Amino acid sequence: MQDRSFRFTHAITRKPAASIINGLRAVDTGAPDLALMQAHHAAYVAALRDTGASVIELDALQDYPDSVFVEDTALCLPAGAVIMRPGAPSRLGEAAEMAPHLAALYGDLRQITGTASYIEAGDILMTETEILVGRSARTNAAGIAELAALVADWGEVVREVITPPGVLHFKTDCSLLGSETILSTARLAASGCFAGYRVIEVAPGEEAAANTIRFNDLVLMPAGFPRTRDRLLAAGYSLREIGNSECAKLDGGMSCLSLRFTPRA
Ligand code: CIR
Repeated sequence: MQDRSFRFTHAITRKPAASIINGLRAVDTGAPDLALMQAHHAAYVAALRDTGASVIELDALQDYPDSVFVEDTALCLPAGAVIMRPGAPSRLGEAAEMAPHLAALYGDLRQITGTASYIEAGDILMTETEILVGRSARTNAAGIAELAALVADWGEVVREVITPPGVLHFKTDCSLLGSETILSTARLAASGCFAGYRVIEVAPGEEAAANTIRFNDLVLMPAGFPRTRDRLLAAGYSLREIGNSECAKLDGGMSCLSLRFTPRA
């Protein structure tokens, strides 16, 4: 399927819960401001809708502070979807909360079930030809092997790569911009995992700009990274800058806030 990695008819988002102030973070830089996060989130949903997609906005889940970061709960592919098994214990239940919503849209819904398997979809980058999965503190080899076995009969090829040490997720440091083009930090590109792709590096000092999303004809990027923005504009992309100051306090960014897919009955 051509452009399967960035052309989608649907997205799922979840409203931020007031409990977001208890969300996980590597370094405490202060509590996120809920009202400001809600405003940023509304701009994000509007940008997705502006591309013509249907966006399903789920209600906030107070019991799961990090549940606004829906990306980590599932991997949506052309043939079906797979429910993840998050490596953060406080987030395990979020995946089960997502399952009925995807079951309503996909005829084939599968699940990572191994009790030793951990995998969060923030570590997964789908391209036109393969699925890269970064081993990280949240995603282990057993989780990657189980995913590879689950999606093999859909014709999907999984390649295990490494999320840089100290980085939350593989996609914290990279995003897909087009069928052959990846935006990456220099540190991740240096690992060699993008051999064969065209790589645009974020500007030095703007590593937090690496987590963007290409969604139909728009690239959504976090506001506040002018040199990387200029690189993307020079490369010809249509950009929408979205405030991300509050999600950034919880190590979240553009990709984390949605599941992007084209359902298959
Ligand atoms: C967490 O640590 O799990 C959340 N505070 C942030 C999750 C970000 N998700 C993502 O990068 N896909």
